[in-house]
Amino acid sequence: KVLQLTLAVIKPDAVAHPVMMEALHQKILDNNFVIVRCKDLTWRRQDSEQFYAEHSERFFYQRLVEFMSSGPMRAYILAREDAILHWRELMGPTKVFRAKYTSPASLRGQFGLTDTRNTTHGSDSVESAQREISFFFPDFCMKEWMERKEPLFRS
Ligand code: YYY
Ligand code: MG
Repeated sequence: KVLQLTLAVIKPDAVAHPVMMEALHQKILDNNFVIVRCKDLTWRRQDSEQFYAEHSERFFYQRLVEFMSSGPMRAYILAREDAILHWRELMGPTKVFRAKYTSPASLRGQFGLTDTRNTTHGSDSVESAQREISFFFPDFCMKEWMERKEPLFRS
């Protein structure tokens, strides 16, 4: 079991609803993630385009980019053993129908509205976690954090 960091985002659809926001935040704590960093931000359209560049040829790109820059979101750096996989599992499948059908207790199963408005984002590999953490938190040094001397406390 290795300690990992992942990037988790509560998307604009969920941030717009304080009760949903609070429930999602509580889920993070209930599932033994340590919140290393947390910040609220709103993307410009170009941030959205850049972050999702890998999907630029997909049919959903325009609506995704539009939605992700439509209002405030909350980004977290989360730590846990196998954080990347655990957060992906907690989120559930990308598509809302599949999420509600196969994983009704997942975040997207419970709160997802559509395939685009699916409440949360999570990195899908060690490489993407690294890239996404520095995209959202350019001043955060992963190496320095991993080599820190203090024990890891729940915040
Ligand atoms: O990593 P994950 O968010 O679960 O899914 P991706 O396949 O990487 O797609 C990124 C993002 O694109 C997804 O969270 C919503 C949006 N999207 C969409 O709007 N419509 C689809 N049919 C598929 C994905
Ligand atoms: Mg993805």
